Amino acid sequence: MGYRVVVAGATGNVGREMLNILAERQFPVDEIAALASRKSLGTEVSFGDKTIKTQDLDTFDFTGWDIALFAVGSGPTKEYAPKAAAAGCVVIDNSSLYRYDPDVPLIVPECNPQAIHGYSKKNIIANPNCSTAQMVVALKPLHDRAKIKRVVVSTYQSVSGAGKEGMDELWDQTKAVYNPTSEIEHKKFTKQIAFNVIPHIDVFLDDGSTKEEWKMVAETKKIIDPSIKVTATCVRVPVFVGHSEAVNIEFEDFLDEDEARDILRESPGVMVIDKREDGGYVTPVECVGDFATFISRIRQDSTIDNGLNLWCVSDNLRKGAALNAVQIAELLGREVLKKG
Ligand code: 11C
Repeated sequence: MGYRVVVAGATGNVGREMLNILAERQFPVDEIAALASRKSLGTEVSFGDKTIKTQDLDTFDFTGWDIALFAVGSGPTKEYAPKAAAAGCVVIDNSSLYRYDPDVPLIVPECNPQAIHGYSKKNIIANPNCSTAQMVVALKPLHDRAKIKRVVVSTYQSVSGAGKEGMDELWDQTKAVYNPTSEIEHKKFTKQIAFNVIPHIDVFLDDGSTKEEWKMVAETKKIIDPSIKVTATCVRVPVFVGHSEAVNIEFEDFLDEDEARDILRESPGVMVIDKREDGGYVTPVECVGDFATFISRIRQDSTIDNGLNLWCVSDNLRKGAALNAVQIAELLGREVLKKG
């Protein structure tokens, strides 16, 4: 016997990946429902070799469904996730709405699987921001060995993090650059993204940081250890899929670069590609469609006592969103629901 699974937001970038990954990983699905807002109603989406018609999120009855993967953004999540949860369906939510709620576990299965048991307070589990998910997969095993004091991270985030409109804007602007009769229009991003980089993701906060940067701080603390200090600069780059991060880590104890490389090679969800030669590292175009978080350029930072630098790349629609949500569903099935 398997599960009755709902994917809400099934026509978006992340919702479609959720369906793909449920099928690819052969999640034990007895029945699947793909939900969408009224404007995309009836759109067909793929689930393995099947095509399914989307149903209306607004009128869907969650009674009798086991797990709902939500990828609809904070507004609709606020309206529909409590309804699903109250009907007895466990919600795994990709929005930021519940991530910082003490009664909702925020889970990256490689890092804090034990947190799964906190799901029952609200019947809701939160999925982290994409830039946090890939970073904590790399940090956790190193923290277990040498205790991280402080992380300084700069991100290079792809436009798919801003949804399909972000991808369309990069495509349209790139074409317009080569066509002197076209104007470069921007709606989704605040400045031209084609052939440019923008040091601004999400809204500005009072201290001059952005919400995306704040999320990396707050989520790392909740997932790994509240004592870890994080400072982040989040930057949008003209890449379609795949977020990259340059991470500087200061530890309590000394950690040799070779030992760090060995630890990461053995760590779940991580693939180390780290040759000190031309091309001996991973770039975002190479990580698309993959499950792993790729780590390269591991090296000592000799400007501080116990420092390391590394480069971290992952498919933001997968480990950063849909894959992590499906991994949470797998964990929930294994540890709690025990049906599959
Ligand atoms: C981006 N990280 O790249 C964002 C997208 O809190 O889940 C995901 C936002 C979130 O724009």
